[in-house]
Formats: sequence, C-alpha cells, structure tokens
Amino acid sequence: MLELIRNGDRRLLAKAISRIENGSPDAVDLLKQAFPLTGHACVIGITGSPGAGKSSLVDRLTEHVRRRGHTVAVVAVDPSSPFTGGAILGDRVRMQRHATDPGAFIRSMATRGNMGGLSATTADVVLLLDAAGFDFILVETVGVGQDEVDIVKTARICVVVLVPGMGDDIQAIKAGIMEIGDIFVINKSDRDGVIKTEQEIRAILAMNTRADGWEPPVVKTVAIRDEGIDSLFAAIADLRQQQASGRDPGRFALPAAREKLLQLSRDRVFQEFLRRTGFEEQLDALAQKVLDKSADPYSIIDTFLSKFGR
Ligand SMILES: Nc1nc2c(ncn2[C@@H]2O[C@H](COP(=O)(O)OP(=O)(O)O)[C@@H](O)[C@H]2O)c(=O)[nH]1
Ligand SMILES: [Mg+2]
Repeated sequence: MLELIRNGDRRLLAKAISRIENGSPDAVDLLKQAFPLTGHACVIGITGSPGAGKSSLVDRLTEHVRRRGHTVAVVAVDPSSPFTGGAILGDRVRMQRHATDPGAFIRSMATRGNMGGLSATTADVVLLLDAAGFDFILVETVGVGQDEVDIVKTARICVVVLVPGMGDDIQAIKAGIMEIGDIFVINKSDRDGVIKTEQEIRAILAMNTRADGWEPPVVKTVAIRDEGIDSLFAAIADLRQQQASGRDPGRFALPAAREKLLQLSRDRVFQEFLRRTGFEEQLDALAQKVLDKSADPYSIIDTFLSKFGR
C-alpha cells in the first residue's frame, strides 16, 4: 500500500488517512513502515483566529509552492475551514482548482471521534504524508485550545496569522500561541491599524529571546490580492536554512516525541485493559451500582485492575 501511495496513488492515500482517523489496526502497520521514510517534507503549521485568512494564505502558498515545482499536501484541522465545508461557497470553489492538480493534495481532518486525540491523529497523518514524498505539508489549525497548540508543535515551522486592530486578541492568545510562532503574518494588511499591530507583536516578541537565536519576522500580507506571499515564502526559506545548518530537530521535537510515547502507552494499555477484563461490557451494570451506592467507583476500578494485573 505504501509503495502505491509513494507512487502517487491519491485515492489510496485518502483511504489510508481515513484508516488512521478511525484508529484501524492496519493503520499502525502502515505507520511503522512509513516512519523510516519520513524527514523529507517541510512541515508548516499555520494558525490564528477564525477569519484571520489562514485558508486564503494556505491557498496562495499552495499556488506559490506549486509554481516552484514542489509538491504540497494541505491538512486542514479547522472546523470552519473551506475544506470542511464551514465557509462560504467562494472559498470552496477557490480551493477546488487544486483538487485536479496531481502535485497537490488537500485533506480536512474529522475533528471528532479520533481515538487518540486530534493532535495525535494529525501527527500520524502528517507522518504518512511525509513518507508519501510531499515536499511541503501545510497544516491549518485554529489558534485556540491545547489540541491546536499541540498540533502546531508537531510542525517544524509555525506561522501565526494575525490581522490589524486585534489588540485584545493578541493579549488573549499570546500565552498559548505567541511563544510557538516562528513567523508572524499580519494578513488583511489592506486594512487600518497595521503599524499599531506590528508594534504590539514586536513588543511581545521583544520580551523573550530564543535559545536557537531565531528572531521571528513579521510579514505583512493581503491574501486576497496575493500580496506579501513572496516575503512569507522567503521567511520560511530563511528559517529552513537555519534549521538545516544547525541540525537541530526543532524546539518541540523532544517534548513531542515524549508526548507521543506517553499517548501511545496510555492508548495501548487502556485497550489491553478493556480487552482482558471485559470492563466495557459491564460498564452499564457497574454505573448502576455506583448510582445505587452499592459500590464506589474507586473500589470497582481496584477490582478490575487486580484482574488486569494477573
Ligand atoms: N480584506 C481582506 N480580506 C481577506 C484577506 N485574506 C482573507 N480575507 C477574507 O477573510 C475571510 C476569511 O478568510 P479565511 O481564509 O477563510 O480565514 P480562516 O478562517 O483564517 O481560514 C474571507 O472572506 C476572505 O476572503 C485579506 O488579506 N484582506
Ligand atoms: Mg480556514
């Protein structure tokens, strides 16, 4: 299957991604095979508030990267994204043109029902896309919530998209998102307040220096007019070059690998617990006992854990 995917079978790729999303057991085998083949792709996370213009930028970047002859995969984890059907028709039509391009692959993630959590699933999908041979992988996420931050941390380069006149928003998101941004974009720079927003961003950035010496640039874009995309791409290229020469795997690589192992062990031990003890089948009866107060939940778990340990 992996061989065919690497040879460009997009339908099979889409199917494999669904299997990863559904937590299907054969997905694990595929990921095992895919893992040694990863490391080629430039994985870029693009995050920011809903409506900031992430999808528009992703669309322009896709175009830009394709023009340079690179292949690109887009993963949208934004429930309001055009790819997931949440946006206006015009946006969806606009992205459609990439659908017929064999060098571009666009996929939206199901935001519910992922076994091991959304960020873990997204990381596995990115792993597969990397092994599939894409030069660039763009991951669009809404910049709210821990899941989103975790997703972006699996990217090698993080682009934070802001818009003019969002002073309060910057304050609100700076705790989570500002520290993970490698490149800041002020999109909708056709609007008022660009200078003030840039000052605000720079003020926040000035408060901490990074261990890797990188100084996050602030790039102004107007996605709807295709303005500033060259500068954004140049900033990405700069950071890539620094990363390549430094041989460092990224600020979040080690914590992400640790988290991955913890997550997998939690999932696997839990699955094994359910399988060995028959806990799930008895769940209703047990819940009733708790309601009747004929048993407390702690003692119930103790009983099952002792079964599990034998
Ligand atoms: N004025 C202006 N509108 C923009 C710009 N970029 C995107 N938009 C519009 O902003 C809206 C939200 O864009 P979208 O890309 O869907 O944002 P997302 O939710 O962050 O993915 C759409 O109506 C876009 O056409 C821009 O640079 N200037
Ligand atoms: Mg979007």
